Amino acid sequence: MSARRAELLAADSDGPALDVTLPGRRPPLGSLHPITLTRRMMERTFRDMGFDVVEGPDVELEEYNFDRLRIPAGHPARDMWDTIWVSDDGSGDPRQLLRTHTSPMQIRYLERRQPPIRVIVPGTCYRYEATDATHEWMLTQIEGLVIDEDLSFAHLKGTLEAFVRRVFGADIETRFRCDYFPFVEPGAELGVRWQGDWLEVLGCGMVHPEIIADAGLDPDRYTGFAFGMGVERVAMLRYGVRDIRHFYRNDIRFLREFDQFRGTA
Ligand code: YSA
Repeated sequence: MSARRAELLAADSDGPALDVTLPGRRPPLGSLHPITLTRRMMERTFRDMGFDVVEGPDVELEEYNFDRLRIPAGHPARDMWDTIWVSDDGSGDPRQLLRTHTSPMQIRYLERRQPPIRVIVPGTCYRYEATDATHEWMLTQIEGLVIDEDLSFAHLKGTLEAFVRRVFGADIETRFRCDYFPFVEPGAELGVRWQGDWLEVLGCGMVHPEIIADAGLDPDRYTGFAFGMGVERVAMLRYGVRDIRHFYRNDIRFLREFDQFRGTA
């Protein structure tokens, strides 16, 4: 061993050896939550169909969540949306709540925009209700609103069927049934075949003429349709998840299953 080599080894002996030629260590990469993946996929599908995308407030006024959607205080339809109130102090100030659905954004959007309107509103909603395999107290909806001249129920059905086929494939089995929402006439729900049964994925209908008139538009000239779909329900169908509660349990083993879909959002 040369004297120089001995000298170098001695100088190096107190610290760890550093090999600057080793490749760097990759930090572990997280992946998107399945509901974010699903929401983005749905938004992209609607964008491709010509829809704009806007968002609205999670904390909403009673007026927009209910009254202006033709659900006044004391109306039995309020029972359809068990509500988490944020302020109700008897001071006479407008009452606030965690929005129970994304439909209030129909009213807010109509305040600002003129037809033709073709918009979706994704967002979180909150309901004071018990959870089970298909119900969560916190859920994500995508609201859709289309207003123009000469729109009929056929346009509503065609749009939703086109959406469902793009998301689930041409063989998906669907059914429309009558449903009641005070802000539409007529109203319907769309169900999709799921585990030998039907899973309701959205409520929809033709925008009530009074809502069109309240927006300052002539209901004899303008008609429209609207819908509100559940993103968790779509995610259950798409990924074969049997219980909605898995999505928010934060079990890392469940969430890791979605690593394979990284890059598909
Ligand atoms: C109806 C007509 C319109 O013109 C526009 C929108 C609507 C939908 C209405 N605003 C609404 O909220 N209807 S709904 O209570 O039936 O919910 C719509 C969808 O949200 C359901 O079909 C379901 O897919 C999902 N959903 C509702 N409650 C849920 C839920 N998903 C998970 N957990 C819950 N607790």
